[in-house]
Amino acid sequence: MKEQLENLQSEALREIEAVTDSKVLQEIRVKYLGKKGSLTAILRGMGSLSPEERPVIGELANKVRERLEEALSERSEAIAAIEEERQLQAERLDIFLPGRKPKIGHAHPLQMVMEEIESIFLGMGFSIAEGPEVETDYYNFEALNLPKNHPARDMQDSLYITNEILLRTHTSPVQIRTMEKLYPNPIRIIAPGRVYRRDALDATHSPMFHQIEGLVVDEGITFADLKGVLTVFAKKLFGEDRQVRFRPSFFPFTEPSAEVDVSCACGGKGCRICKGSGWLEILGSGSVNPVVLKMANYDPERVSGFAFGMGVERIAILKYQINDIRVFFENDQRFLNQF
Ligand code: 2U9
Repeated sequence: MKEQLENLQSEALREIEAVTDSKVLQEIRVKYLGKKGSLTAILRGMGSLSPEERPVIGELANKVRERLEEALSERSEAIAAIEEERQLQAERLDIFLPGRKPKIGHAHPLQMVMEEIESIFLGMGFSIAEGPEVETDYYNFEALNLPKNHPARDMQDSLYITNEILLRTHTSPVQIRTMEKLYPNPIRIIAPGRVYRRDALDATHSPMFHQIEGLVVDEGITFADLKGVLTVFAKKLFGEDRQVRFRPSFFPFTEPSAEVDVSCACGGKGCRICKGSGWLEILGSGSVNPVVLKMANYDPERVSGFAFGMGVERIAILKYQINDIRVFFENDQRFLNQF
């Protein structure tokens, strides 16, 4: 029996030393020291021993138990350290890994062009004026000398809400409202914003687009002021090397009127973009029609003015050589990321 106990001890100690997992260690404890364990089994057999042998074996059994308890508790501590290290390795954070760079967006290309145009006019002393997108027939047409039978007033061309109320077809009503507000003071404003026309969306038309119009009213304003301001504007936007020309035109709200062209990037030789002409039409303009000044109470004998209007999509299309207006409204990242 002494030999049995000694074998049990050395076998148990070997097993204990080999474990690296606390659950397995617990199984070993049960296997040797549990109620149905090997040591208990040996002690049960002590009944067959002689009275002399019994205390000797009993003492040895206790020593074996103590020795195993000691080994188990030492191993338990060692395993706790091993398991902690194992967990630290598994959950290791690489604090030197470079961070993920957040993608920074930017303004929509139309917004960028709009802000660039605004900043050029702000630099020439203009202020920005805004007004409602839902307008009355009076501000959108009547006050601008657009007669009742003008084609723009047709249901086919404008988006009406009632007979008298419609989505503005240009930002010109903002200039009328500003004149009413500032009368009799001089005016030097631009009016940027959305405008609406009854068009189906195709490569060159959109039922909603953006305009920037401008209005200057003061004593002594001449057509030379118009030419000076719009030439500076066109060169600042398209490049100082570009030429600017004024062609006679007609608008009910300006008299005389002129279309403004900037020379094409091809240098005037003629290319696909300028359709061989060497020139790109960028805006319309003119001296404010005295009829329009009078409608807003200004005295055409005392003051005069000039006005202009441009489509922002058209400017962006020319500036970036885009061939389809729809790309501005589709929000395709492959298009937007190029700006
Ligand atoms: C007032 C007086 C005059 C605004 C003007 C134009 C010429 C013009 C078009 C450009 C392309 C509209 O977007 S577009 O289709 N505009 O050619 N607009 S003069 O004249 C005004 C406006 C308000 C009180």
